[in-house]
Amino acid sequence: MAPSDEADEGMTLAELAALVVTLATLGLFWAWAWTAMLNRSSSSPVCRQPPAILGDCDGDADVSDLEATLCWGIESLSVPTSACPACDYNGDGVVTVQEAQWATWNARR
Ligand SMILES: [Ca+2]
Ligand SMILES: [Ca+2]
Repeated sequence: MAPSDEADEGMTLAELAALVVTLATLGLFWAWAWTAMLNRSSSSPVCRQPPAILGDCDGDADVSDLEATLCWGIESLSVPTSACPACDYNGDGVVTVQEAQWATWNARR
C-alpha cells in the first residue's frame, strides 16, 4: 500500500512538472508572438507615404531645404516646435526623427 502511494505521488509530481514546463513554453511562445506582432505594427509607419505638407512652414504648398533644415533643428536642437508647427505631423508638440525625415523627403520632391 505504501509503495503504491509513493508511486502515485511521484506520478503526480512528474505530471505537475510537465504541466509547468508546458505552460512556461506556451507563455514564452505567446510572449514572443505578441512582441513580434507589436514590432510589426510599430514599424509599419516607416513605410507609410509622408504627408505632403509636412515641413511646409510658410504654407506655400512646397517644402524648401530651409524648412526641412528647420524641422531637423526642432528635432535635434532646442528650437521650439512653435517655430514651425508644420514639422509636427501628429501635433504632439514633439518633432521626431521620423517627422524630420518626412520633411526632408518632401523637400526633395
Ligand atoms: Ca514652404
Ligand atoms: Ca510629432
